[in-house]
Amino acid sequence: VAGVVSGSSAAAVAPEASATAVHLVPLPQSLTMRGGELRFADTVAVQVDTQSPGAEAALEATLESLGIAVADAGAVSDVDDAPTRIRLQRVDDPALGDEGYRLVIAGDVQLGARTEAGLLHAVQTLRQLLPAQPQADIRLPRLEIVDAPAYRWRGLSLDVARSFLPVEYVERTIDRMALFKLNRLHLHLTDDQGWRIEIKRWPKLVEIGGASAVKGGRSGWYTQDELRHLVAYAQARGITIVPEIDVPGHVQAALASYNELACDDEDNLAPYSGLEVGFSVLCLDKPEVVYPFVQQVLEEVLAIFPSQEIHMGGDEIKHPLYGEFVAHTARMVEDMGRTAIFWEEGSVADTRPDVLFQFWNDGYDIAAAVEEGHRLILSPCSYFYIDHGNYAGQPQTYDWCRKEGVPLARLYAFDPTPFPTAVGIEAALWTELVHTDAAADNRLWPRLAAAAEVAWTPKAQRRYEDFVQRTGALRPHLDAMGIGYHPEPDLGWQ
Ligand code: TNX
Repeated sequence: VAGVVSGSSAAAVAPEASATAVHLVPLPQSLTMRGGELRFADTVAVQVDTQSPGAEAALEATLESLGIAVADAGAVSDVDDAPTRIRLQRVDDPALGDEGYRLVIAGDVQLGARTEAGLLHAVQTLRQLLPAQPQADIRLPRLEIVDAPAYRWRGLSLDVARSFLPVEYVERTIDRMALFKLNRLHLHLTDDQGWRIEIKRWPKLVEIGGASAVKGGRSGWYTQDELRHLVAYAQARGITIVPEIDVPGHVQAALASYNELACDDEDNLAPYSGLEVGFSVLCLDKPEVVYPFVQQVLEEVLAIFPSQEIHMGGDEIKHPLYGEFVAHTARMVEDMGRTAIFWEEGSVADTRPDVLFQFWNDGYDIAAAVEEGHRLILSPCSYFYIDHGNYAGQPQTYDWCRKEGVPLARLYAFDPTPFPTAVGIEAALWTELVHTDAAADNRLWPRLAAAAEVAWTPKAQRRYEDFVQRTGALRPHLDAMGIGYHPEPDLGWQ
């Protein structure tokens, strides 16, 4: 609706309406309309006084996708018909934190941040303000935005183990995540049904383990070069890829590849394509085999992924030596200079408080770990397991955690504030029942937009009616990116 300033629940929204409506997701911390418009010239001069190649590239790609010519700022003279200027600069304002930014649209456009991550977010905000498609007459409302996230971890977990997702699909998902300022892509690289990361010292992991998949799903694996490419691709867009090697359970693909990783009396060593969980385990009675395996895998994983946090799984396994294994593995990660994440079950082990836990069963008692200072990544399944339906009974979805599925409004209603040590949230797409790019798109969108806002915008500033209005208005942007989103009725997209 023209004239409506969306984002009206933000603390510092000025009442005066602009001729151009503003629809931003996630909702910025403060947005002040200054009245009037900036009309874009056919040529825009991008002025960069900082080393931020990712932000500069993102800005120029955005402008070029709209048919706007980008001039070299150095070549532009200050004459009356000078093109519109967009300036990217580092500003030394501690209030902006590690990811905050300032965006001012007045006679020109100024994007300022302390970090490249902040500048990237500023560019994404500008991208949402701009039209999704080339347009003859581009006008932006004059305004000022000062923005920063509530949580530093705003993630998506993709299960590429049950059913493989090709490199191109992961790239596309990274582009789309960036539009909503999501900054962590957790890749669940190994599970019973498949091993998806090349490990040169253990080549059969992908030769055998990469060839299986859940029934109906896709097999395949990533070379180390492909993963390095994805790491750089994500990094240029402000996203850290967090690898998960799930041990000691969920390892049938590894056992099928190297039988010696199983206990000697183990008679089930075949590749697995079923849906059960919790049946396979590394032979914890053979530490002289299992620990060097984990160590050597980790050495190669860490050489690919610069992420400080490394996910070691640890879910759904009952074994007398489980706690000892988790504690040992956490130390291994720490000795290599990184920080381990485990699924919540790992909190039974004796680990240093810097180890993170990913909370996934709504009812799990995580209080003791919080008490000890462990930080949490919040993925309670009844809100964030988006292998569950967009609506109750959606075909090819699970409903074990919530019969009604996880509709957009449900996800949006999550309140992280009762978790004092939370670093953020992560939506999780498990792929037992998601076997195509189209199905993945349908499960991810628009729900990831809600996840992004839950993690970025403080709960007290969020209102669902306002969110659906803003998100609904971004449909052309999602269309321009080719997203096969669920036709969500709450957004009027059916
Ligand atoms: C639980 S979440 C699992 C996954 C399944 C998922 C299906 C977690 C740590 N374990 O192995 O894929 O449910 O919804």
